[in-house]
Amino acid sequence: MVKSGVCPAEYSASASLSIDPIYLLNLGPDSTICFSTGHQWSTTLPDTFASILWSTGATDTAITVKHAGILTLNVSTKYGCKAQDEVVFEEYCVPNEICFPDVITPNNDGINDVFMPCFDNFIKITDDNYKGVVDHIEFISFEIFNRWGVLLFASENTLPQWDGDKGSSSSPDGTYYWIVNYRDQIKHENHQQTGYLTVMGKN
Ligand SMILES: [Ca+2]
Repeated sequence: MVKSGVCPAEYSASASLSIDPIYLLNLGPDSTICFSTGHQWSTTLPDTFASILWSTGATDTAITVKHAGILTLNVSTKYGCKAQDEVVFEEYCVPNEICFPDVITPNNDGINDVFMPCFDNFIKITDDNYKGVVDHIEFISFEIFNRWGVLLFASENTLPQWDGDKGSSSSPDGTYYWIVNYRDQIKHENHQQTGYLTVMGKN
């Protein structure tokens, strides 16, 4: 945030006797906002300024920001006092937690045969659109282990999925443990989800 205020010297005496709104000018701290999901930032200035000019070209007291970028504000009062403030908006969306099933029944009846991310908004998630599972994902890995901690199958940067047969050997009914790691592409933060999976009706 950058802030500056300038008043002509001849008005400094009167300005010291009352709080001029110019000194209250503060757009607040720089922010990270998930604009892509419809979030906005807005503010309304007091109506005591003689002139208002936002970097968008707008001159209204109220403004709404819908995109990342730098917003600059220049104001002046009727006494000629001028001030400027600036706030930086960065696009950032916290990744959603991915939904995974607890149980699969890999008997080829088309129902819950494969461990994979749950259906999202009634759209089946595929290799082509797995990145839609998590906002702004740049990396994803998947590992599944048996009860003795033996790695049965692993994948990277493809849709996490496992049907009990994929990997080193066919896996019987029982309980398995999975780990999914993923990283968001804006803050490059790593996220991990883990869980137990029950395989039923396979044999
Ligand atoms: Ca099934």
